[in-house]
Amino acid sequence: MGCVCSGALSADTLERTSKHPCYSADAHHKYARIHLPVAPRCNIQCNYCNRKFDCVNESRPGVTSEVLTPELAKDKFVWVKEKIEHLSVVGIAGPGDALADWQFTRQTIENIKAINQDITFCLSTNGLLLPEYAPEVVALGVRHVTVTVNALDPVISAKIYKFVSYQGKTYTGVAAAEVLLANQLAGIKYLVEHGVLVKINIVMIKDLNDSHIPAVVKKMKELGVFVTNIMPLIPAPGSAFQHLPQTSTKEVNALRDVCQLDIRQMRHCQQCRADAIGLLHEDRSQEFRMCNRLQDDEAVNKNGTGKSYRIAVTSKYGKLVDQHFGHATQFYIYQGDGQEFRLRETRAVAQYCEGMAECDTDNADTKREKIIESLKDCNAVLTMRIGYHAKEKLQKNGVYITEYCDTVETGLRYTASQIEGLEQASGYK
Ligand code: CLF
Ligand code: SF4
Repeated sequence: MGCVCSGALSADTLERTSKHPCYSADAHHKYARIHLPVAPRCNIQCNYCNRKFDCVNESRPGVTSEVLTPELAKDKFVWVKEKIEHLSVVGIAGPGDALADWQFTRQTIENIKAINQDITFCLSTNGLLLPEYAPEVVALGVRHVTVTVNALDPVISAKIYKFVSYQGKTYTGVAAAEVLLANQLAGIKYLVEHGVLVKINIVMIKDLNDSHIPAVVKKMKELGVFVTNIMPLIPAPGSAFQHLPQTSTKEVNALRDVCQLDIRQMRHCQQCRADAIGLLHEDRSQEFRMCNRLQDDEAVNKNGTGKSYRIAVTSKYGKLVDQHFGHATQFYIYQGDGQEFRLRETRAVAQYCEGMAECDTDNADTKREKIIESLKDCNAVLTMRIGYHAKEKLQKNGVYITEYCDTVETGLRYTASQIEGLEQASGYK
């Protein structure tokens, strides 16, 4: 195991590290982490990533069953903390990039810090925005940051990243690789100099960056990082690398053995989901979906009327009901008593209507069925327009449909009043 200078690290950081399931191999059988999926956007496109593909059985970075607001993330933390005794770490690992949605990431950390000083925060990022935000990360007290660095050679990087979007410009090819690498190196240096334990994730892609990885590890050692985590490529469906072979454990371990001579190697990574919860080898994310929690809360409402409506909304930016049901890639799920509504979650779905040619295919039908199934727990759908088949099936499930074109706020009240009217008139449930 490589030697790590811990001279600059505080006793508090070392103590927290000993209870961090990813940073300490000894801790991962006992201590749990929760990933709070508050950062949906990303500013680069890795060719191995597809965040649109969500499946509850899928376990890999970028996958989540829900995206939470910072307020809801705090609620979820409180809920999970009560149930999992040795929860030691809150990680923000997307489903996009923790720094691309920095205002949400920061707000989430602040919300939780205000109620719990013992929890350790951890961020995972591609590093592009570290030069901007590393000082704030440090000031917030975050001492564990993971940066994914797949290559130093821009010619190799150019094959791994489709584009890099930075300060209003989109870069591709070698130019993209150079912008990304410069920011990663500057950001890692800053973090290390300010007492942060930096972990480097490296995706091992056969015949692409595999023989270059020892050079990456040496450079990371020079920068003073704590540990490197060489991970196998998972060819995600729908990603540009979906047809590449999955790197085998044997191949990854052989490379880790080589790199171990330079720096300590993480060997227990589970390549977890962006909403993973629990011990690393025992994901409990489905048990703790916020929609399960909401069922417990259902009877509770602000005005004490006993009424509670859960309404799924299609909206491009969350303010107006301005999106067709079939074009939605996510639903905003609101809960309220008819007057006051609160955004409880955003629920990602695979868009089923991509134009006339696509709309009647078997593939579109399957996607539509999945969406309808995923909205079964809602009382209503509030949308600009909806197709005949989807409407009919939702109504069969007891889901009321409002087609509407105004603000989300007024649409929610209107929908609740319509349901109430129906209930009074005909006992509709
Ligand atoms: Fe999450 Fe990553 Fe923090 Fe761990 S995961 S942000 S350092 S708390 Fe851990 Fe999961 Fe492997 Fe990541 S097992 S994918 S290394
Ligand atoms: Fe996906 Fe992360 Fe790459 Fe962004 S940085 S494209 S979220 S793997």
